[in-house]
Amino acid sequence: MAVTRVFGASVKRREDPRLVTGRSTYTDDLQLPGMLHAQFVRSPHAHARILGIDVGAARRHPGVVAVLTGRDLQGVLQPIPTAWLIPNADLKTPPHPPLAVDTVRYVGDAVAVVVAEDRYRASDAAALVRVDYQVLPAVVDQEKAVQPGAPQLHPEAPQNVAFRWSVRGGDPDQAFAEARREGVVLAQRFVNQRLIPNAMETRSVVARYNPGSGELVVWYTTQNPHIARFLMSVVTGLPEHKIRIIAPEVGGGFGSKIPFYPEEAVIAHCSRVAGRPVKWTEDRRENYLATIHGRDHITDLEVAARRDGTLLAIRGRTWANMGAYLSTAAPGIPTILHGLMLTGCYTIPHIAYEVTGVFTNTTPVDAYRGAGRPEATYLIERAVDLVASALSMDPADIRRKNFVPADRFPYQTAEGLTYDSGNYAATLDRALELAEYHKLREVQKRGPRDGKYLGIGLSTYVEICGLGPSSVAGAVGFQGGLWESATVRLHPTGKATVFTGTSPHGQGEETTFAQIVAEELGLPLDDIEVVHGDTGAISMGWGTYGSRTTVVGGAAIALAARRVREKAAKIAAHLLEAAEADIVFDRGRFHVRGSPERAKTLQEVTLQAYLAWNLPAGVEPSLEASAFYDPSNFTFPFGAHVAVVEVNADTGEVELQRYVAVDDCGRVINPLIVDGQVHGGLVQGIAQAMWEGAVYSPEGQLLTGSMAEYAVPRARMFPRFVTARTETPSPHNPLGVKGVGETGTIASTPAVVNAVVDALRPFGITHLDMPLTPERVWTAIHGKTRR
Ligand code: MCN
Repeated sequence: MAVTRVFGASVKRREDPRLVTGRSTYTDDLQLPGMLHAQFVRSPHAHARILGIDVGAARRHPGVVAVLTGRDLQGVLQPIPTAWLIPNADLKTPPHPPLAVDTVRYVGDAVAVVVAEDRYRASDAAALVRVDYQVLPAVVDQEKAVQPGAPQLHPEAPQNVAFRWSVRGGDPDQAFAEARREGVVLAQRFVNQRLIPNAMETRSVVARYNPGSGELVVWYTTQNPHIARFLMSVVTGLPEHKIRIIAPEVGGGFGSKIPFYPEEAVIAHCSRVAGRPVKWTEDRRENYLATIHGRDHITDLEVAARRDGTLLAIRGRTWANMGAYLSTAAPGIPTILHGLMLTGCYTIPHIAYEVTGVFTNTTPVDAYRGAGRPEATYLIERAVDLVASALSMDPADIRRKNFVPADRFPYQTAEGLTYDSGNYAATLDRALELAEYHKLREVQKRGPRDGKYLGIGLSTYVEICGLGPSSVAGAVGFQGGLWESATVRLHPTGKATVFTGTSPHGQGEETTFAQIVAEELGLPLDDIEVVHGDTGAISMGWGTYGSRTTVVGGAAIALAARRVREKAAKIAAHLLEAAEADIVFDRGRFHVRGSPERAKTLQEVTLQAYLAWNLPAGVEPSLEASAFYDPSNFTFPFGAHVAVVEVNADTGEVELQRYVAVDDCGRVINPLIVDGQVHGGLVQGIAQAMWEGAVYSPEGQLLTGSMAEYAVPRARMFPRFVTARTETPSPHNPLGVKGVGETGTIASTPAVVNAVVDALRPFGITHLDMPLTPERVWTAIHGKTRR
């Protein structure tokens, strides 16, 4: 039976049966004939000079095929490039050699690679590589790293400064002067701690170089195979058309599989050297050291407001810890994706803000779910609560007062962005209603029960997503386009294959993209296959990140499907001997207007398109179409979240009792998947507020180096989430959709912190840094009580 009107239906994810029954193929599942295995030798020191490397014993170890060091790769592989070259920021991109040559700059920096017949022998031989290190002083804290006398990481970056970026809008100095005279000015330091992405699957690479054809095929855990192919070509020198990148099943990424890492180029080179396929798969400890981290900001923020709660200006400075090297997209995260979102969903006309990117002896930092926007939302949402508290206003009222009104869209922000559409008050009203906000405030007024303090936290956010458009990408220094490609191919039997340049790795687009095509062409869902993640099959694409896949990739698919329909309509008109203008398309059938019985199904038309016995003049055989869609603007999803907590003053324990999320991602293709995305995002955002945090020793050792020490949350630590939506379509894309993949992470962190601070108000506490562990909360209460 033809399923139509599937756009908007809660179709179950078609990906899931194979995933939950273990029948999908991840990179590490691949077994190629003659395949070798690689193991990296990594620095145990955060900062050291390499005086010498003795690989003799490793080379002699049974089963070892090759041992390579940084010196062996010099002139063979190019440095690993940074691909987001933000302008006007005095950006320094010191060379990042694929294997360290003279100096190691973080614990986990790779110095050699061993290739052997199996993983165990590779690992045993790696332990035999002797590296003579001269240990150097290290610095892990970004504020200390810019102090005179701090250890220097790169000669190209004096004082370890990677860049200085700023944004200014309106007249912030005048606004602060006014607020000082007649309003309030509040200042607060915020630490947004470093996080470690925990994808289910660690990174993995299988490279097969064919010396006969000169072709390199690389299967690997990437979110953007075409960008990877381009960068692989740049680093290895192999021509792009001889490289094929395949992303098999990728077990999550959360941003950590966007970058092009040294290991990928090194493993490709190893396959070339050995003339055999080579596999490398990170173990979890290695993953914690060698795969990018996220966040890690220290910010001093000031906010200016009138006494009636009108927000006037924000001013501040962030020190963003970039780690030891600038990873692929890293410079754009604390700047473009963070600094341009700081006024949030409010009509704040004045801003002055600086970001200093700092090199330290730590794992490089790059995009982690939300990438810059969670940090920005955290700052503005905490700042709004600080003002509300200082003026004794209800946090809901101050937000309502300052929202960009629904009739002012498109709205130009002080930072220069144009928000597409929104109705912020509607999401807040709905969230307050679902949370029974007013009732909760009444309960709160009655005071603590058994030493437990109730706290209610709000977070109203707007985020930038749907990355394109390409011209803006270019203007902000992103070394790529941000359009998307799609091909919709109908086969002679009327089945369809859809090719997308995006590369979903858990988000469910195999289902939602099929829904788009089913809706556009009236085909049964089961007749549509979605192909992604293979540069050999797909002409070009920019990948999956920044909640862009549906907005940009989905739009491209809709346009391609519409082109297919237009061509099919021409053929149908010819077959039905009617004028094209008289052809009506209705749920998979073309019929002549006024004569529903004079009809051809899309399947019948498709067969004729391939047989080509009787095509109209000038119409080519076959039925497929491509589209390359470049959006005209970003989209800006938004929403209102409410967290309800109870804080035990005796133990410092925080119990998250309720969580309400009302999001607006425009038109929704699949409510079930959108709910799933929001749930996943909430878990990550709440975990940052309450538990997670990467900790380094001052010497640069990662103390949270495994899941035993790093607080990855468990399902039982969360209440049942209440989710709801409003729908404000984006005027910028043919589907009216906005992204949703990151909203939960962006909104939830400040909601929880605001709730805990709200609970602690009776103790005079106005701010606490994350994570809000019992120890931290207890110490804050205890310290305040004793004073
Ligand atoms: N969707 C919808 N209607 C909308 C918007 C989205 O039905 N109006 C659906 C989409 O079609 C898709 C899902 O919701 O099935 C998420 O879509 P989208 O918002 O386009 O986000 P992306 O696919 O671009 O995913 C990227 C985003 C990011 S940036 C991170 S990080 C993240 C995330 O998605 N990483 C994830 N969600 C993840 N989910 C899983 N399982 N694994 C990851 O690594």
